[in-house]
Amino acid sequence: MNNTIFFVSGNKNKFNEILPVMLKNNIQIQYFKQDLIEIQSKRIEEIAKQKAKDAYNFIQKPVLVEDDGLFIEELKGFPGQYSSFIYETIGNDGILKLLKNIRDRKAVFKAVIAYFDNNIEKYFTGEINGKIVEKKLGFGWGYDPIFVPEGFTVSFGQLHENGKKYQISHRFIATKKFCNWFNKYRDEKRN
Ligand code: ITT
Repeated sequence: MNNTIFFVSGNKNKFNEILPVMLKNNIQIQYFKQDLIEIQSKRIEEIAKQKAKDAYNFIQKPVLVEDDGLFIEELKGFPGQYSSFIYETIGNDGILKLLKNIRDRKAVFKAVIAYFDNNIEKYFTGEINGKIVEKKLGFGWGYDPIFVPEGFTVSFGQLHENGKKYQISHRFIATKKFCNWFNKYRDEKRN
């Protein structure tokens, strides 16, 4: 039986971070580049679930998709479910401008990973607390240069550069949960 899962996303950076975790857990996964429409919802879980169904309808194979959001406390959770749009419009510089002179810079990065194979629908969440920097630190991708996870003095961007980000991120937490579930599910299907 072919157990390959297709990771459907327009953003290959996500796949690059998920892949080593999947390989370590003996899960075969391939990247399938496709931009997915994001429904309007306050909950990224709902957005991810819908993305998984759309991705399945598109390729008719077991799929995994992911929806993320950066929730900044002082901005009442903004950009949250709009993180993709806000990144493409005002970007990291815009976020830093919004937080100018604001002392409380707490933020949470959330990931929802959704699986769908026409038989079962599952989703897994991961969250990491942290804060928004005053000045960009390092590179990485997306919001990496402006987010410092709790317990660290360096940004996701700097952790990305030294190969550590994928082992601690919101995505890692959600992916680990997925792997634990999927390996049991796959064994049950085999027996
Ligand atoms: P999809 O095609 O998978 O939807 P996307 O890039 O639109 O890709 P999301 O809506 O899930 O993905 O992501 C919201 C935004 O958060 C987007 O701008 C990402 O670049 C950014 N983002 C998500 N995870 C990140 C991470 O680990 N580090 C930095 N930025 C991240």
